[in-house]
Amino acid sequence: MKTALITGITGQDGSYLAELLLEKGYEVHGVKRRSSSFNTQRVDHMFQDPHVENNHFFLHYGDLTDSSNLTRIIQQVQPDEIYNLAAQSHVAVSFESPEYTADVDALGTVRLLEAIRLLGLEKKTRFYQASTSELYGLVQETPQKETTPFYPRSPYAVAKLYAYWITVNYRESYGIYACNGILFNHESARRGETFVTRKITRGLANIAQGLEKCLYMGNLDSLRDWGHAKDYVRMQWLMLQQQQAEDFVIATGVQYSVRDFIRWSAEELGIMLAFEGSGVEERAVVEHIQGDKAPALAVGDTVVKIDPRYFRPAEVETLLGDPRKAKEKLGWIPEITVQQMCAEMVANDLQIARSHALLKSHNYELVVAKEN
Ligand code: NDP
Ligand code: GDR
Repeated sequence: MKTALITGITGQDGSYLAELLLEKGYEVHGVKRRSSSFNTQRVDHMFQDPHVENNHFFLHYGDLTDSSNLTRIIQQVQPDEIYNLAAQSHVAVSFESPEYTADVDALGTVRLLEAIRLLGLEKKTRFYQASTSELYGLVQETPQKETTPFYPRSPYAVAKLYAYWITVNYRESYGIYACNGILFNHESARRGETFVTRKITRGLANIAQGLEKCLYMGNLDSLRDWGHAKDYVRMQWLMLQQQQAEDFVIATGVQYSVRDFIRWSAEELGIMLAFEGSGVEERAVVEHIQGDKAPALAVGDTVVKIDPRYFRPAEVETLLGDPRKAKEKLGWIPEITVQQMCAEMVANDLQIARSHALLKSHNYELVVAKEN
C-alpha cells in the first residue's frame, strides 16, 4: 500500500485528491491547520473512526510556516508521495498579506523539500508542487505552454514563482522526483466562496431565492481557462507516476470571460440577463424569467453591479493554456466542460439557498455570509 501526504487537504483540490487516492488504495495523510471553528467540512465524509481497524485516512495538525512540525509529520508518515497543495491561494488577498503569502506559498515549499532531504528521503518520496497559470501573469505568448516565459503580477504569483523554481532546483540538485503542475483555474461545488465562479453561482442562487439583493463584482472582462477540479487532481496523481519527473501545463485550451460565467449561471436559474452600461457603471438586469428557480426576482431587477473594491492593483487580464504536452505524455484529457461544471455549481448553490430560504420562511434566524 502506498502512503501519500497531502498539505492543503481541507481545501478544494485536497479533498478531491484524497478521495481519488483512497479509491486507488492509498493510505492518505493530510495536514490541517488549527482553527477556532471546524475547517474540515470538505473531508469529513472520508473521516474514519481512528479506533476501528483498516483506517486509511489520517489528519495531522500542521502549518506550512512551521518547519519542525512539517519535518516531524514527514518523519512519522514516511510518505511515498507528497502533494503540496497548501497555500494562501487568493490572489486579491495576497496584495493585502504579501509577507504571509510569501511565507506559506514560497518558503513553505522549501521547508517541505528540505525536510525530504534532511530525512534522507530523496530516493523514496516523490513531490508534487501546486504551481499556477498566475505565473504567466502579463502573458508573453498565447496560448501559454511549459516553455512560455513567466511574468507574475501579484504577491501570490511571485511567491509561487519561487516555489516553482525551488522545486526544479531540488530535482536538479538532489535527484528528488519533484515536479510542478502548472494548473489553470479549476473550480467545483467545493470551490472557496470568494473565488469568482463560486461567488457568482452562490450569489445568484441567493438572489434568486430572496436571500440577497445584488451581486457586486470586479473586472467582468477578465478571461480565464476554467476546468473542473476533479479532472485536474487526476493529473496531479498521474504526474507522480511517470518514469521521470517533469513539469506540465494543465488546462482546457478554451477561455471565457467572467461576464460569460455570470450569463451561464443566470441561465441555469432560468434568468436571462441584459448587460447595460460600461466600466464601473455596467450592470446586469433581468430581461426574462422562466421556470420556478428564481421566485424572488422580477423582470427589470438589477442583479449585478460593479464595485471597484474588487479590482486588483495589477490584473491578469487573460489566461489560455496549451495542454498538449499533458495530453501526449500523460494521456490526460479533461472530461467535464466548463458549462457542465457551471450547471453543477449552480445546482449545488441553489439547493443550499433553497434550504436557507425555507428556514427563513419559518422564521428561523439566518445569517448568510456577505463578505466576499
Ligand atoms: P484552497 O484555497 O481551496 O485550499 C488551500 C488549502 O491550503 C486549504 O486546505 C488551507 O487550509 C491550506 N492552507 C492555507 N494556508 C496554510 C498554512 N499556512 N499551512 C497549512 N495549510 C494551509 O485552494 P485550492 O484547493 O483551490 O488549490 C490548491 C493549490 O493549488 C493551492 O496551492 C493553489 O494556490 C493552487 N492552485 C489552485 C488553482 C485553482 O484554480 N484552484 C490553480 C492553480 C494552482 P484551510 O482549509 O484551513 O484554509
Ligand atoms: P484567480 O481567481 O485570481 O484567477 O486565481 P479568481 O476566481 O479570484 O479571479 C478570476 C478573475 O475574476 C476577476 N474577478 C473577480 N474575482 C474575484 N475573486 N471576485 C470578484 O468579485 C471578481 N470580479 C472579477 C478577477 O479579477 C480575476 O481576473 C485562482 C486561484 O485559485 C489561484 O490560487 C490560482 O493559482 C489561479 O486561479 C490559477
